[in-house]
Amino acid sequence: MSDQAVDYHPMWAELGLDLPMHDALLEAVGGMYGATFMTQNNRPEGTGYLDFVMGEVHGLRIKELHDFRKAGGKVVGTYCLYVPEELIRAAGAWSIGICAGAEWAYDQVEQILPRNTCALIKSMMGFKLGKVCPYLEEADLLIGETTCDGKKKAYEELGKLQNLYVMELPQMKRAKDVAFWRSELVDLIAKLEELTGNTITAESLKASIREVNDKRRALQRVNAARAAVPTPISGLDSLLAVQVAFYDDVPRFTKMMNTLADELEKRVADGIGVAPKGAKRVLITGTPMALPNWKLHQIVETAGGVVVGEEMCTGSRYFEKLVDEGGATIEDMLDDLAAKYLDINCACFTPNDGRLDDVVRMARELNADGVIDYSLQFCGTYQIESTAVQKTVRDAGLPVLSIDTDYSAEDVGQLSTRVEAFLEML
Ligand code: BJ8
Repeated sequence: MSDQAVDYHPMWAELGLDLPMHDALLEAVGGMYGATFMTQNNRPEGTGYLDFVMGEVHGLRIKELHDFRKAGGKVVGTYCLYVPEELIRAAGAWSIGICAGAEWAYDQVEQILPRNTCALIKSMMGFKLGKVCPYLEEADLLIGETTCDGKKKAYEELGKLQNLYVMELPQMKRAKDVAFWRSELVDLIAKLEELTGNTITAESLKASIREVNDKRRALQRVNAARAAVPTPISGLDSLLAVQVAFYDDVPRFTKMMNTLADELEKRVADGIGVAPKGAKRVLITGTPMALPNWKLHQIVETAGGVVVGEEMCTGSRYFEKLVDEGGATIEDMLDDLAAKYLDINCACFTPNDGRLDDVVRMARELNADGVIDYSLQFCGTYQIESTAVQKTVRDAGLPVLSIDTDYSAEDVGQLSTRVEAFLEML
């Protein structure tokens, strides 16, 4: 999507991408990125790194993966927060969160999946069927998980096209569920060791726990700065940082986010903000916003509001909780990983009260004036949970707006009107 000096077409051809379609995708995403991000005022300098990695999203980063694999490395693609990056890295492989945030090849997707499937799942299949995602094609193994029914069944179809392994995720969080999830982690270790030919040792696992925690700590710093009034960074840039965290090189990304956090903390000390004075502050909760889904943030921030937090998998659920670093043996560390990962609050779980608590706590910590509850259409779990989210937020004395949407631009006008009215009311 940048005007790259290097021609990556030979690499993309080697990966079997549909080159004309892929060019069209990069052009579309590049145009969207320019219109969404480069038109913002007073961005922190540290966001230049995000511009750079986005400019090279299918270029330099793919080249890194390509070279890594040519040297014998393995790349593992994941679709959900419950799959521990620590285990993948401890086996010497690289973990890439596969994004699924744009409408693509829906005509082909709808020959396999019902039309009324959520946009995230359709996009996941569309990128594969349309042959436009180099991350997918670089993945030696994809890891799916039994979260919602749609994903679970779509993995059966995706598995016919690519090497895919599914982890069974419990739907409750009792002690026996944690024990079961731990046993799934043990099975995953065997799978990863078979893939890579490497053995996960206590040393490699301890190092990867530390490394991934460092990435989370850097994102915690960036996001803590958003509590300041005025907030020093836009919601769009903060969301982008988490989206990039899923696929960027871990130590490099951590370093750059700490640099960004230094700048944000200085901005806070100097009272420098990005949004106009008095801009209404919004917390968004709901389904994840995979790259390049920036739709709702753009609507809110174009309407003069500012997003100060995301209670979602591309937000706080990704970085808020750390894995305990005290474990000395693999057995201890597996306990710690199982406990941490099963503590993520996804609507696929029942009950999921932790999410309700998080929404209210975050709204208070981040000085939000209101909450937007965001669901992708046809996502039953989040749509049903929306009732409880709205009631909890109202009971806490905060206004809430509920939005159901997809990845298309068709409802942008209508959503903008609703968001503007909501911001005015705050
Ligand atoms: S931990 S939120 S990443 S499952 S939007 S595909 S739930 S129908 S994405 Fe998710 Fe893991 Fe949970 Fe997070 Fe299904 Fe809903 Fe679609 Fe969803």
